[in-house]
Amino acid sequence: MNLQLVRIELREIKLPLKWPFETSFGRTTRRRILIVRAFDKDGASGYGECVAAENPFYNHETIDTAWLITAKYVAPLLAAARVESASQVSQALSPIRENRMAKAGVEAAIWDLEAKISKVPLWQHIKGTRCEITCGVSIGLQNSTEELLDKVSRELESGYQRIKIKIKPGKDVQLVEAVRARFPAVTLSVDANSAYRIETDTPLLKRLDDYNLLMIEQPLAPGDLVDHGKLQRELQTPICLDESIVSLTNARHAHELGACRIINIKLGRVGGYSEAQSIQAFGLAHGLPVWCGGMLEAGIGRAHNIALSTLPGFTLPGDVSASERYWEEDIVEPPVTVSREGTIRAPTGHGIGYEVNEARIEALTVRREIIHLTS
Ligand code: OSB
Ligand code: MG
Repeated sequence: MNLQLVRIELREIKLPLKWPFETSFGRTTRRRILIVRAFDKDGASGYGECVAAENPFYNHETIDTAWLITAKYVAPLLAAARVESASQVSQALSPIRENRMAKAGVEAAIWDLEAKISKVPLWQHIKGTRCEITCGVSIGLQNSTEELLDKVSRELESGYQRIKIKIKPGKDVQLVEAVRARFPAVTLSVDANSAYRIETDTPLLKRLDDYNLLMIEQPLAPGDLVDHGKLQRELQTPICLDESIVSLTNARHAHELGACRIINIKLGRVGGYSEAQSIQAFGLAHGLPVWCGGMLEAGIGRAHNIALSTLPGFTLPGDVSASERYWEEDIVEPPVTVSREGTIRAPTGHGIGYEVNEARIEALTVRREIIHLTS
């Protein structure tokens, strides 16, 4: 490839969620989303979506820190490195520690751009091997068990292949018990978003072994691989790590410590396609299934998640679901839809393969900055 990046455009859009999404770390009612657009010298462009949230409660990044890091450090480093292909971006940005969501948003835009210039679907450009991905849903904490059962029932009717419910202390075994009683055969998992402590909660987490769960996602603190290893030895149910895995190195550490048997990969959390590729290849080589997580993305982020999910290591249904579950109207056309069988067909269009609705983005924009990469 011979890219010549000339500018990066940042926009913040505000998008209300159809329904609040609640996890152990808080409730989200709207998203403030950083959209990144990368332009090359001939006017071609690609889109990325930075998944950093409004508040630093899932990880340390926020949309405001990501904006600052992107404008002040990512863009100048890209300019100085004279990046010529998407595969060089991650290396060019390596002087910046952490801030992975900021880097991933820009890297994603450049991958989309490169696939568009090459006139191929992004999923093929990154060497995806399946043209259809399998889908699960993540269901937030609800006001009542009845509401949760209603939601599960509706998602199953839509065809989703796996149900994940959020849990937190005081809203865990009883919820799982209720879902299992109503849906004995459904493929079911739980996600704690780091809400438990090994010192006090091991007996409770062991009770979850009675419900034939596919996995328990991120029960303990993000940095705590050692205790996840201890906990995994106490549990029959596989532990899946989300927050804990930000790089290939700690995926390897987690595996060596027996801290998990499954890995959730999110493009933003791991800093982009390069790192995500390395982790999925590691999973494939070591018998660790991986799946693509979600961060309440709008259509651009969702399209990138679809591309990522076509890689060979992604053998479990991900949290990549239809636009209509979150948005009254998405920012891409057509919106992401899921088949009656709970699958999404990888698009055939070039790049991310979904048309970005520029007029809608313009109407939703509350902040904009253009950074020139050439003098
Ligand atoms: O832990 O997977 C998570 C949403 C925001 C932050 C963290 C998580 C989630 C989800 C939603 O579970 C998944 C989705 O986008 O559908
Ligand atoms: Mg999670």
